[in-house]
Amino acid sequence: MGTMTLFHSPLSPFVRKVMVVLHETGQLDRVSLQAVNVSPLSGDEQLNQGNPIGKIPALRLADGSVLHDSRVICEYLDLQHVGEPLLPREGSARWRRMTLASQADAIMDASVSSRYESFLRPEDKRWDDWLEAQAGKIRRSLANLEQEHLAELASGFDLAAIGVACALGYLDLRQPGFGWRERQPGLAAWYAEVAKRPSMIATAPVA
Ligand SMILES: N[C@@H](CCC(=O)N[C@@H](CS)C(=O)NCC(=O)O)C(=O)O
Repeated sequence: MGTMTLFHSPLSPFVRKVMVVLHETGQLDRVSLQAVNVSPLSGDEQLNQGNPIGKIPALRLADGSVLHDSRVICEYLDLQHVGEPLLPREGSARWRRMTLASQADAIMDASVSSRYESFLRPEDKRWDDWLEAQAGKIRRSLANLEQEHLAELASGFDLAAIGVACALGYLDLRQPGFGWRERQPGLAAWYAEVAKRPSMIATAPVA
């Protein structure tokens, strides 16, 4: 039984990022999971008390305080272990990696909002142009990863790489026909390798 509690859902890519960090840094036994089922239309009272925005992940610490969102939680956890840091602590590399991590989060944001648009919104109110705009963000981001960040991604499975891997995993889960592997073969090869890591296998979402 861990001293911290993670508000958790197995399909959330943001939650997965935190879970992968816990695996990679050997901190799994410090955290108990509290299952919640949230969407923009249905919240969880206990979660709302800790995170008024009502989103997961949120991490309740031993003193009762709650950390959110996933970036803050991942950075917190990265300061709690003795292994190699998952983000450079200083210098220009820190800002580059954080920006890459933020790009991964943005891919997840676009994928999660597309999911809400196509699944939650009543059919007669759906807006194809808006969905296409989200897909455009994802396509541009993946093309940029392929063209400019492959070497960086391959340099270590840190917070940025973990974010990209979780974003791709979520895209495969929700939009299996997106076709990114044909357009980004280098990224596909990188992902095929990192998907074999025990942390990624243990947290793989099953719809
Ligand atoms: N920026 C947040 C995004 C988290 C997020 O969007 N979580 C989704 C689940 S994948 C959620 O809780 N949705 C409920 C809602 O939008 O109210 C983070 O990095 O943690």
